[in-house]
Order: sequence, then C-alpha cells, then structure tokens
Amino acid sequence: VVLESDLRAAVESEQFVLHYQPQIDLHTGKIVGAEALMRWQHPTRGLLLPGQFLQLAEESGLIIAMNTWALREACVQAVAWGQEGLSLRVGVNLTSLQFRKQDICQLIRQTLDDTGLPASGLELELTEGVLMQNAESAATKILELRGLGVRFAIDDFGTGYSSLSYLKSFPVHRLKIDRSFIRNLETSPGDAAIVRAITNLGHDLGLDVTAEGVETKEQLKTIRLEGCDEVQGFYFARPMPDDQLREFVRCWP
Ligand code: G
Ligand code: G
Ligand code: MN
Ligand code: NA
Repeated sequence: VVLESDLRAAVESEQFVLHYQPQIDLHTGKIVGAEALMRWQHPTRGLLLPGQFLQLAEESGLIIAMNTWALREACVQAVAWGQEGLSLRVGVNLTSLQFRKQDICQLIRQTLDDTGLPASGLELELTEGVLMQNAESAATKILELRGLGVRFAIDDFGTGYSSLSYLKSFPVHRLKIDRSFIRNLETSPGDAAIVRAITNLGHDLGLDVTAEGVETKEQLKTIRLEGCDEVQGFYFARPMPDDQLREFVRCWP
C-alpha cells in the first residue's frame, strides 16, 4: 500500500510523469490528440499507475496539487508538439474535488495563458460522477470554459448512475464510450447495441464519440461500422512517455 506521507513527498519532489495515449480520427486516419495519464515514479517501487494512488490522492486532497501540475505539464507538452509541427489536442482528466473548486476556471485560464496553449488544444475529461456531484455549478463552469474554446469530454460514458437527461444540461463536445462496452464486443450483441445507441445518441446531440479500450482488429471493425468518430486503445498504442509519443506520431502512416 501507498502511504499518504509518501504521496505528499512525491508532490513536493515532483515524482510524477505523464504518459500519453494517441487518439485516432477514424474519418481521416490521423492522430488528432493524446490523453495525458499520470504515473508516479516511486523512488523504490518503480512506476505506479493511478489505480495505486489516485484514491488516496483524492481522499487526502493531494489530487489538487497533482492535477494542477498535470494540467500545466500537459499544456506545456502540447505547445512543444505544436512547435515541432505535430498538431495534437491534449486530454486531461479532472476529478471531482478539483472540478468542485471555485477557482477551477481561473486555474485553467491561467494555465493556458502561462503556457500559450490555444484553448482549443485542451480537452478536459470529466466522468458522469464528477458532473453529477457538481450538477448546479458544473454547467456554469463548462459554459465559461467553453466560451474560451476549451473542449469537454464525458469520460467512461455509460457506466454512471445518472439519468440521460443531464446530457442536455452539460454542453460537452464528446462522449467517450467506456471500455467495458468494448471488451466483449465480438461476442456480445448487447454490448454492440450499447455502442450503437451511445454513438447515435451522441451524434443526434451533435457530439463526437470516442471508443476507448479498443484492443483488437474486430473491435475496431465494429466501432467503425457503428460510426464512432475517434478511437483510443492498446490495438494502436499504450500510453507512452512524451518522447515516444512524438516518435509514434512521426512514424504514423
Ligand atoms: O492509465 P490508466 O491506468 O492509466 O489510468 C487509470 C485512471 O486514472 C483513469 O480513469 C484516468 O482517468 C485516471 N487518471 C489518469 N491520469 C490522471 C490525472 O492526471 N488526473 C486525474 N484526475 N485522473 C487521472
Ligand atoms: O478512465 P480513463 O479513460 O481516463 O483511463 C484510461 C485508462 O484506460 C488508462 O488506464 C489506460 O491505460 C487504459 N487503457 C487505454 N486503452 C486501453 C485498452 O485498449 N485496454 C485496456 N485494458 N485499457 C486501456
Ligand atoms: Mn480519461
Ligand atoms: Na475512460
């Protein structure tokens, strides 16, 4: 288990790194973005995944400092990619605690200003849970940041406990179909029906739809058939350090 004191020390000595997973536009075949995913370079235990520290980070409130760092780091990277001729949007995950904070809009505005990233180069990923826990203020915050040009995705879509009616109130740009619906796509007609329903719903609401967790050629074929706009998954690439991402994008057909 990870200790809070370890995590606190990690925040102070900046032991976190971001890995990036490519996002591919199925209409053009181009890599259009990358999701930033946090890893903890632990001094003795090696590279830890969010599953090993995110809950503690949230409970201890350290997630705020961690995500403030991650947001800035991701924006800095996206600017660097742009300067190298790689035009990629960067996706950043936000947790409830942080999105609830009063000054989240100011933080994002400031981070964009400081790093010089155009707002349209940033896509914030929020889960249904984050939206519902902040229902009244979430829509206002999204509208304000949207006004700047920041994009929003609902992450892990379909796994939340919320009703669909909330979709009308949250002006997001994208639904990311949770990978649990992709996993058994080949054998489960039910999952295929859900993927189709989410994709149609998203499109009817004017949203882009991403399929997450695509691992096989058959899954890719199906999500293409269902009309998903973008794809992310191990079939194409795992999350990787930024230098590897650059290389990956350069070698992409
Ligand atoms: O990489 P994977 O194991 O990489 O990520 C697992 C989970 O951790 C995902 O649900 C993702 O949303 C979350 N996560 C990854 N990076 C971050 C981050 O920088 N901030 C927040 N809040 N969550 C993250
Ligand atoms: O919950 P969120 O979507 O933010 O986090 C993405 C998580 O999904 C990361 O942990 C990432 O490593 C993982 N992931 C991305 N692609 C795949 C995939 O094809 N298969 C599996 N099993 N996990 C994936
Ligand atoms: Mn995500
Ligand atoms: Na997800």
